[in-house]
Amino acid sequence: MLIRHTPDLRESEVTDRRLYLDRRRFLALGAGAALMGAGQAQAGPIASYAKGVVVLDDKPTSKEAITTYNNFYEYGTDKEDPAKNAPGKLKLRPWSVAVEGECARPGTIALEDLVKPHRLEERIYRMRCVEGWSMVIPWIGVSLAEVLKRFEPTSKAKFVEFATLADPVQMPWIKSRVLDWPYVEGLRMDEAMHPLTLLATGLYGEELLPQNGAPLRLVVPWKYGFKSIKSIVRIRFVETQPRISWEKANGREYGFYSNVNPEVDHPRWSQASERRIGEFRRRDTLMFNGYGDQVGSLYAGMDLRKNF
Ligand SMILES: Nc1nc2c(c(=O)[nH]1)N[C@H]1C(S)=C(S)[C@@H](COP(=O)(O)O)O[C@H]1N2
Ligand SMILES: [Mo]
Repeated sequence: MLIRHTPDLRESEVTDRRLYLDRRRFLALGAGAALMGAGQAQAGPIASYAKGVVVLDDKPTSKEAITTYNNFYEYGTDKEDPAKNAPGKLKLRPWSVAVEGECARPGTIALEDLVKPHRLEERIYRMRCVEGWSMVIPWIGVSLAEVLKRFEPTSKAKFVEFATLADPVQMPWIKSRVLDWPYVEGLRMDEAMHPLTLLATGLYGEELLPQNGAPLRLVVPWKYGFKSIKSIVRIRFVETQPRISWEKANGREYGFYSNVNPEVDHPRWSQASERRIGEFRRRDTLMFNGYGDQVGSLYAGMDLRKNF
């Protein structure tokens, strides 16, 4: 079994952790602040979450790298752009998410109400970008399946479509039409309902920073990074396969499924190996990013060269 949960933190540990985090926050706000780089803007600590360990023998990538080497085209196309441009620009509260389409209980729901009924847990996942680099990220979030069930999807709900905020005031960079905004992504219903699929609100024990897709982003660890859509404002249950932003931009290079697959190369980049950020030697890329035991059956009988 891949996910191994340690028991919930006991109250004393939670308290200890809260004191520890308060102290860190205090330090960060004081003398520490000057030492922090641009990407290290303050994020609130998450005081209580279940330690869920995803058993992979990888060690997490540094927080520095995770928060300064990003893809978030709404804030520029260079890796350093989101950490420079998103903090202070993206307004994180209040935040709400519209849930629409084929479900019995559609509506617009405040972020807090969307997340609160669920158990926050840590998931340490590999992330691999189709560009050929990868990281290991200790996310904190809730199971997407648990959240979606509350809206009671109907039998017509075959796919779930997600959209990022597209506000030219908070995201002036979207005036350059590199993609068709809003950024849209989608999953087949069984992929959305898979226990590995996470709605993330934090990483490394703290709330997400804007550059990582605050306050709410998807994490689908067996797919290329671009499926993990950031700063979500809309979730829609639909009957037909959504047209995702990358497919619209270049359907020959980016497919709907985008499962990590070392055997199917991207026209411009080999997918056979990857550079783990912080490492020198390239690693072999694993089928489904190493999560094949868990997710392989979702694609039984599908031609993954056609459905790339
Ligand atoms: N809205 C939005 N979501 C996005 C992107 C983006 O440009 N806009 N980039 C994607 C890509 S290509 C990757 S690799 C991951 C990067 O996530 P990270 O910066 O938190 O590592 O976010 C994905 N989600
Ligand atoms: Mo990516």
